[in-house]
Amino acid sequence: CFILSLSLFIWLGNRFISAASDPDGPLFHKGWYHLFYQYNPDSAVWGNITWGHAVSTDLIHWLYLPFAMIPDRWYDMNGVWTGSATLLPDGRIMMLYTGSTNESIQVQNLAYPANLSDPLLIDWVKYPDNPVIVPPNGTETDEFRDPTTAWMGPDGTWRITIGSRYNKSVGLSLVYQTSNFTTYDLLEGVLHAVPGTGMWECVDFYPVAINGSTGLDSSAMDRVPNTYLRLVWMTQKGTTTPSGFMTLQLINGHRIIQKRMWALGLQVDYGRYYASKTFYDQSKQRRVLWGWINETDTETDNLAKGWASVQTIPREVLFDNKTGANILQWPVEEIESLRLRSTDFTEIVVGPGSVVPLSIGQATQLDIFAEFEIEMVSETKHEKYGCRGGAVDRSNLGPFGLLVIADQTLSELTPIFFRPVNTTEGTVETYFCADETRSSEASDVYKQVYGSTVPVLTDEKFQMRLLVDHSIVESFAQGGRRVITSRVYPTKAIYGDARLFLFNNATGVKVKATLKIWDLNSAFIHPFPFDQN
Ligand code: DQQ
Repeated sequence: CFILSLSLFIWLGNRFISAASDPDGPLFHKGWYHLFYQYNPDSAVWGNITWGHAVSTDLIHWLYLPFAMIPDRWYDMNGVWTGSATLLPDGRIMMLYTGSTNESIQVQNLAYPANLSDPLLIDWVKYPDNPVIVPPNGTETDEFRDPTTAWMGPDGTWRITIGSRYNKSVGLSLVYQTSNFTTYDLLEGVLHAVPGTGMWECVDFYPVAINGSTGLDSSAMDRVPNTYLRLVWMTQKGTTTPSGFMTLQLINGHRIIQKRMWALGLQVDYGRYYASKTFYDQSKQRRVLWGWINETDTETDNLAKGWASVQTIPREVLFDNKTGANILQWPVEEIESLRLRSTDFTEIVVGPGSVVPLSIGQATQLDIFAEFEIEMVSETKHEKYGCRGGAVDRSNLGPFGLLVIADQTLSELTPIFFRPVNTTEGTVETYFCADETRSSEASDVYKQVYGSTVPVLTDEKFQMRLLVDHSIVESFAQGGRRVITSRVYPTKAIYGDARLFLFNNATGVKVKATLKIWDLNSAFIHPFPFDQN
């Protein structure tokens, strides 16, 4: 394990590594951020699911700790699956997680720290009378999992929600009530259900301020009716990305009285990203989001390299006041502590069909801010909608943007770009896209073009911020209104051979680009000093 973690650290530079999947139970306790995660200690493919544990004081530099929980009881013998933490007003920490039993039935279990005065929360105790919730009648026993952080209803008792599936095809979120975290009542009705969506994994439910950036603990969700949205993200099993969110108003702490459907269909992240989970960081009063970046190469490749998957840089979640209809995600400010030298480029003109190198040297660990303005040079009527055709699909107003993780000869490159499109109604609609199709000369890699429309308001330029980290690019458009995470496998555009370029593949506009680019230092990720197997 020691050697493995070290080599991961070198390969991925900044990134906190987990060799498995979902972030679990993130929390802040006595000056330390804790991240637990789904982890297979025995292999680079999913199985034997254990809770890995790592801590940090700044969400950037990490120290691995001993496993928090291993599958060692009948009620979690087939895996200590995903769960969430609730911090009680008296300081106790309740960790609810799904156990897959010796008969592969999904039950909910309770665990808590053995010693709350230990800032590292190293030892965890499983409640002796687990499980605390078994699948209710009518629920598929293997589709009932991933309890959320609890919130308090007006009656002073707690609610949690758990994703499930009904009739093989209706994804839904059940609500339970508890006063002690050991006994639970299933409440009538559901938080929400959507036919045709299948199992909802890793439902997340939390408040986001409509005005300002102050976050709020989930437990207080029911006590601030008008100034916070209550937001549900659900992850739809079988898709690669979380599939949407909605806002709810609660009555009696759990019954819905209002749904604002504008948000349905939006994704947390349009790229390679799954099983996200937030927590309230009481030290900085903010809502912080984690997500799992899954691999896109083959299982054989993962077994050969001995590990799989990484976590995103944590992001703050905010409401987008300007559009009134979007959530913003933004890398936590602590990432700025890794910034080294910066380079500015002002109003670089990129003509139609051209590529301009940005002379910053090695371009493997970067924090890039780029702004683009466009100026019409000719009117051509070739318009293709969307991201699907990638960066080579030329149209009048786009695509234009950056080629990241590219080698000098452009045999490997990952374009991150905007494509504004004239609609038949005479307006302009902008797409934000990441094209991985030429990201690697390796053949056994799943390469896709990701993207979505993004609102660009009339007083705004086209803006993107990219965090580039060797084989991961996290791309934020318009202040975080849209986010795309890319996992790529360059074979040539690596280390000293990785370069950065501007490109404009529009036929009818020239682009003026202004950029500020920081080299990023590596984060310190300290492996646990001995093999835990
Ligand atoms: N991963 C966990 C489940 C969850 C799924 C098992 C989502 O609890 O539903 O490893 O990736």
